[in-house]
Amino acid sequence: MSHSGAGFSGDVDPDLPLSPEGITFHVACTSKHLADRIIFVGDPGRVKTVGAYLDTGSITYEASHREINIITGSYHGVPVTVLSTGMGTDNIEIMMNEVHILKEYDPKKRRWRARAGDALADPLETSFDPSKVKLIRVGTCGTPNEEVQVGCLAITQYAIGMDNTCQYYDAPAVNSTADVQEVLAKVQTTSLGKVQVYATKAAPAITQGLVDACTALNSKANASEQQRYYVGATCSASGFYGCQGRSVGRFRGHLTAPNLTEELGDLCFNVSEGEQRVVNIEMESSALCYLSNLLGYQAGAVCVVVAQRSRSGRAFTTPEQLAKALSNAITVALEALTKD
Ligand code: R1P
Ligand code: URA
Repeated sequence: MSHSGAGFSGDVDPDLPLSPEGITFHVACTSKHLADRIIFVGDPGRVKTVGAYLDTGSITYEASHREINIITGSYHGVPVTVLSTGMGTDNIEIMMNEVHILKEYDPKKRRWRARAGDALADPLETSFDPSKVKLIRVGTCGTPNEEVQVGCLAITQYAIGMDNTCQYYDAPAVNSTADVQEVLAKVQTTSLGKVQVYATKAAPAITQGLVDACTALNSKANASEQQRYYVGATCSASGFYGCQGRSVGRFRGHLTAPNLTEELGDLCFNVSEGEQRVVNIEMESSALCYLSNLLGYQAGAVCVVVAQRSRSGRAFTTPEQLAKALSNAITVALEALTKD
C-alpha cells in the first residue's frame, strides 16, 4: 500500500493530518497496523532485512510512502512493526509524532485516549499505558572512540543531540537529572559549546535488555564468533560530513568543530552507571530518546560501527563484518524488544 497525499484533502485538520480511514500523513498505516513494539531503521532497504527475522508467514501488513517502509508481523509470537525513518533527527520527529497519533488518538471519536490519572471521558474506556510503547533503533554509525573497532555494536545509554530538532520541545523531566546534566556540561566544554546541544537518556530497561540480549547471544557463540559491544553515549549529528567533523574539499577551513571526533573521543562522563565514554556518532538517537522520554515511551538504540575515526586512526568495515554485526544487532534488538 502507498499513498501520495491523495485522500488528505477536504476537512483534514492541517495540524493533525489523518485520512478519513485514520492513516497518518507520512507513516502509511492506521492504528491497527502498528504494533506496540517497534524497530526503527534508517535505511528503507533494511526493513526487508529485519522482516526476514520475523516469524515465518507472520507479516500481516506492508506499506511504503516516501522513505518510510513499514511491515508488521511477529517475533516469537509477539507483534512487532519495523519502520524505516530515513536519515536524520528531523525525520525522527515526524515518525515520533505519527507513532504518538497512531497509538493515542482515536480518529473515530476525534479525541486523545486517556492515560492513567487523566479524567476518563468514557468510564468504560481503559486508560492508555505509554510505557508499553517500545522503540529500538537498529542503525549504523561511526565512532570517535579509540577502543571501539569497526564491526562492534554500540548500545546507547546517554544520547547527545548535536542536532537542533529537540530544541523545539521543552525538556522532559529525565533531562534534569544530575547524570544528564553531567553529560551536557562536559560536551559543552568542547567546540560544541559554539552550537546549541542537548542531552538525554535511553530508557534504562531498553539499554539493559540490549546488553542482556548480547550476553545471551555470546553465551551461545564460540570464541571466534563473539560479538563485541560497548555501552555509552551516542552523539547524533544533523549531517554526515561537517556536522560529524569531516572536512571535504573546499569546506576545509570552514568547520565550526574541525576536531570534533578527537574532542568527543576524549570525553569522559562520571554518571551513576560509572565512567562513560562517547561510543558512537550517528544521526537519529538523540531525538528518538528525547521525544520518547517526553511521551513516556521506552526507547533505545543499537548500532553497528561501520567507521572508526579516532586519534588512533581510520578504518571502515568490510561487507562481511557489516553483515555479521548487523545480523547480531537485529537479533539482540528483537530479543530486547519482545522480552516481557
Ligand atoms: C548515514 O549514512 C546514515 O547511517 C546511519 C546514520 O544515523 C544516518 O542515518 O544510520 P542508518 O544506517 O540507520 O541510516
Ligand atoms: N553513520 C554516520 O552517521 N556516521 C558514520 O560515520 C557512519 C555511519
